[in-house]
Amino acid sequence: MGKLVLLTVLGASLALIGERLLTFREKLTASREMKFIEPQNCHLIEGLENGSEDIDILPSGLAFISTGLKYPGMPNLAPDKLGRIFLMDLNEQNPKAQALEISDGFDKESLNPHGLSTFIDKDNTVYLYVVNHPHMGSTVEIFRFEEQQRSLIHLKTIKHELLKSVNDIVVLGPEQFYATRDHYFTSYFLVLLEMIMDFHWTYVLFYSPREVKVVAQGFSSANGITISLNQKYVYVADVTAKNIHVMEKHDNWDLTQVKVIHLGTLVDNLTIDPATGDILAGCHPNPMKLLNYNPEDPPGSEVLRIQDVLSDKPRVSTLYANNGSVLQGSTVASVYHGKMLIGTVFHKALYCEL
Ligand SMILES: [Ca+2]
Ligand SMILES: [Ca+2]
Repeated sequence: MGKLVLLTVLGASLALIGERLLTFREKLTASREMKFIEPQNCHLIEGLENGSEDIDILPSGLAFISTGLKYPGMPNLAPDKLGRIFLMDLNEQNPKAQALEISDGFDKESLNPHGLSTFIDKDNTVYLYVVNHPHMGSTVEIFRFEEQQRSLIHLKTIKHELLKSVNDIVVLGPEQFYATRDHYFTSYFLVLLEMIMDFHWTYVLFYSPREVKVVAQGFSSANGITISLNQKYVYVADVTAKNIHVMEKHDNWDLTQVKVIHLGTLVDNLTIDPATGDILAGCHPNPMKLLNYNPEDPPGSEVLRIQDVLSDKPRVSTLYANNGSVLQGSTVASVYHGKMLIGTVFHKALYCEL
């Protein structure tokens, strides 16, 4: 009898794994026909050869760009290149990317930058918070931006047992931020299992020097995060679930879900159009091509704009779409006064005039 129960449990488990594996495969291989949509004046930005993972633009038009991310499971076309932070001034006629100097005392060899978020203090000092993966761990690095010197002064490294597999952050006050965790496990095999079984064990964390807590959970893989212009709603991209969660922010920093906007494409980093409050989402339409990079058949790129986010029917439109012939693996799009920068996993960012 014991053996029969064991066999039944084993059979049921195998059936479950088989079913999850099929769903996982379907999710990965789901590839849509890409229509080409491109604003008229676009060109690739020289200097950003090693990816342009995340972009955050200050109200003054200065854009910070993280490059050189190495992340387990993602192909890396330049494993020997160091991570850098670049700056672009979008007020210039023909903006160029310039690598920012980083102050001594910070181990520049260990910079492996992922998500970015800027914060402007009451005295107008600009701080740049960077998700870093030194030796494949997760930290948040705080820098002060020196505009005249075009440099970053390293102030602090934040580590915490809940700050694991961090993907992106949004900073709301001095050393106060929300961070997304994109995987529950940290070892490659268990991450694969987590993705196949679709555990939904990832979360959004609130961090402050006084309190660190999980404020929203149940995401398949929480990725990009940003906040509405009025600072009342937080938007979280669940990349493998292909959607954006609209969350209400409460006085105690907890988040509660207002709605989920389904997009049918893998959603990476999110930004807000400062003129309209619309969400801009950098998306991956071809997940399989992204994970198995082949220059002969590269992954495409897609940028979506979501208008009327809080209404009953948010409107989703395509700002940019390409099959990989120009831009491969778009991760983020950010706009400033009719100009747009689109970052990618693999190479140079694209600059467009809208
Ligand atoms: Ca970000
Ligand atoms: Ca991301």
